[in-house]
Amino acid sequence: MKSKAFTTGYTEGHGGRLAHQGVTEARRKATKRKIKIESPPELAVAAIEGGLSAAGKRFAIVVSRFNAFITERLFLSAYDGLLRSGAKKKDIALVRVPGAFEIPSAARMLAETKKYDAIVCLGCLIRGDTAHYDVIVNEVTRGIGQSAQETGVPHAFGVLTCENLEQAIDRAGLKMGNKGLEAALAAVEMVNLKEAVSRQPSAVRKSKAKQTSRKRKPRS
Ligand code: INI
Repeated sequence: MKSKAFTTGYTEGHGGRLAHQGVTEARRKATKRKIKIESPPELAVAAIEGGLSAAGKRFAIVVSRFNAFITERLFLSAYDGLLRSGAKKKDIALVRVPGAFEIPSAARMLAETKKYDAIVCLGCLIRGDTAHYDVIVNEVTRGIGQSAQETGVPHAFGVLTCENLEQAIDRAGLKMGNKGLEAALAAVEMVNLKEAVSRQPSAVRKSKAKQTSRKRKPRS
């Protein structure tokens, strides 16, 4: 493994104090510590990964109307992301629901039809003065995850969970990018990952087949 040695600018232990005490330049140099920084290991194992092409894939985007000022921006960015990744307009279904609480059940309805390769879930929860937020937030997160796991259809989580409106705006196209786009790209990647995994030859099955063929008795 390659490694580079960098010299830190710090004098060992007590740089500032030594300088104050009138320590000579030569002595300061002598006490400079060399730190070895290891380069990251070279990739030794080929990873199974999903690509970012949405060509030929079908998507459903579930968008909640609550906080529509934010969720519409999430939707536009997600839609744009799918199109730019190669999905066709006819292959993207838009499904609207009242609030974030309704997203998991709509997502599950859609996933169970098996008409879509992935479901993109978009919503915006903003903590208010009541406990409503706290009650809903866990349910939405759990519900979307559960739908993904139980149906086997990838679901992307693009539901903002924010303390205030400013945080939500930052995540819907301002300082923090757009979580709608992020969710759309995650959905595309997971669809492709699912395909890549299913294309992998099964090492387990192969070795089992070998074992059984070895056990078979020769014909008499
Ligand atoms: N729905 C949201 O999408 N975001 C919120 O911030 C929110 N808050 O805070 O109340 C919200 N509530 C509505 C909820 O999702 C359901 O639509 C409603 O309870 C009807 O089932």
